[in-house]
Amino acid sequence: MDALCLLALAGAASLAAALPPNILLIFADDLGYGDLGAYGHPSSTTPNLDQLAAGGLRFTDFYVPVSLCTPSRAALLTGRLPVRVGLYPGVLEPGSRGGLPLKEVTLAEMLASRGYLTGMAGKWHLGVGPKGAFLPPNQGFHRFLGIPYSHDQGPCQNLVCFPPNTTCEGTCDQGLVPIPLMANLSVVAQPPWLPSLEARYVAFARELMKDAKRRGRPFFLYFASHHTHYPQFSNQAFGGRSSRGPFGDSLMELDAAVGALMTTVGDLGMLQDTLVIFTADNGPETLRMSRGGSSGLLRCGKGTTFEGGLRQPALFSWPGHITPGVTHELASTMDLLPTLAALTKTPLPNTTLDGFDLSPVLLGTGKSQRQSLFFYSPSPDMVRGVFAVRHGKYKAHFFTQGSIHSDTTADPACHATNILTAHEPPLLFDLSEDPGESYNLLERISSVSPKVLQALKQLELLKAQFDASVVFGPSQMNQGQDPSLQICCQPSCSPRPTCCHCPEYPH
Ligand code: CSN
Ligand code: MG
Repeated sequence: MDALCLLALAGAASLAAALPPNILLIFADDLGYGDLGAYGHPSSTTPNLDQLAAGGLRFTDFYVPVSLCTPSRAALLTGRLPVRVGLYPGVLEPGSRGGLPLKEVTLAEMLASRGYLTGMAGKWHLGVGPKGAFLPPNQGFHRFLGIPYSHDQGPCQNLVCFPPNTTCEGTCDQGLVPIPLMANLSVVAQPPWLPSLEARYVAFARELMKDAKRRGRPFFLYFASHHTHYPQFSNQAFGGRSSRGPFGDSLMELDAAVGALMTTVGDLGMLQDTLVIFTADNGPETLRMSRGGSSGLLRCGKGTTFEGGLRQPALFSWPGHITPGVTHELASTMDLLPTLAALTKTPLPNTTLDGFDLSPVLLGTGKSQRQSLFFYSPSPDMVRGVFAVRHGKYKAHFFTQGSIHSDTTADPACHATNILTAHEPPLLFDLSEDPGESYNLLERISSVSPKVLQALKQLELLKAQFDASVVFGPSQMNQGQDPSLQICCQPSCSPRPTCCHCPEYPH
């Protein structure tokens, strides 16, 4: 080898060392705190996620700010409270006029500005808008393959969930167009063949990672699986294979996708250069009973401000940089944006952020600055403000409300029949001694210890200060719906919505 060649090699090596890490962000849908083997589920089959947990940092106290899809995803991608962003109340619909405002800076935009190749596979749910104005290609993602919202937001009696010839359970949302699969801004199929969907996302992801490597660019891949949201579906390779029924099969397919992504990272020789993050948007939809997931020892699930709705599994793996273990630090999906800004040395967006840099926790160099977490209901208002506040080990509920998404649990407090209730004084729980929120410390207010009274005062003060400081952005959902905004594979066809039907398989 001559000197010039050696010099070139040294140059390439130092260039590679200067690259910020690849970021693989894997996001599950409606997956509970108790659903993974690594979080104690007795009959889930999640070997790849369990391996990620064993080789990485596993969080026990990691939260989403709202236990519903659209607001949770907005928070993940912006580092901001959904109320600031305007994504309330509820979720976006296929014909919604609103979406994630384009002035918001997403993780993808932030990392693209740092030279990353950015891509997203899977469920978006942050708006479609006129001409796809709110879709991922207009929000910082160089490449997109996915469905713009939930796969139950369309008729699903025409969807195949598990072959051979098995339609999905239930009818999902009638009177809407079938769910479209999009590649960037084009419709690939409407509806797509669900048994091959996850494999398609994996193939897209592989291609993106390979391309990034070929171009010498770091990648940011947001892999937002539809698993394990209702209705459960999977490929033949998984259908009936888990010991946990259709939910277990979907989870197994998600787990296998994680394994395939990790294999690709390994094959590309990038394990030490890739930060892998796994978490989910909100707790289980127990309305679906055994097909809806489990919050384990936590109370209630999706749609509520109890722990089961808000606390999520969260894994961070980066071999050689993150020491494997378990952490009890308080953390939130809103912390990802500031954390990734710090790890990649990218300037923060010039806006009010609700996240904190977790990099000292990840790298073992210190603590997070996060002391508190503030939780809004899926239908928030500025008068009531936050429903619940966590500070240290204490959590106070100033308002509670059940949710249809949390129906069928043994605890009636979770159900839709449990109407909005103000608590004065709040319900107060010690989440270290009582993570299941079973024993209200203020049940007998006359015999409360000074320490608990002090915690109560502090939580009340935190709520008052927080509510006074937060400015709600204008609601995107209140812009209403326009049926003509629903994506259609044959734009001039009639009658809508049924003519918007270009499946990739015969009926
Ligand atoms: S979500 O689930 O998108 O994962 O939050 O698929 O709250 O009216 C929630 N909702 C359809 C859904 C509707 C969903 C709602
Ligand atoms: Mg969800």
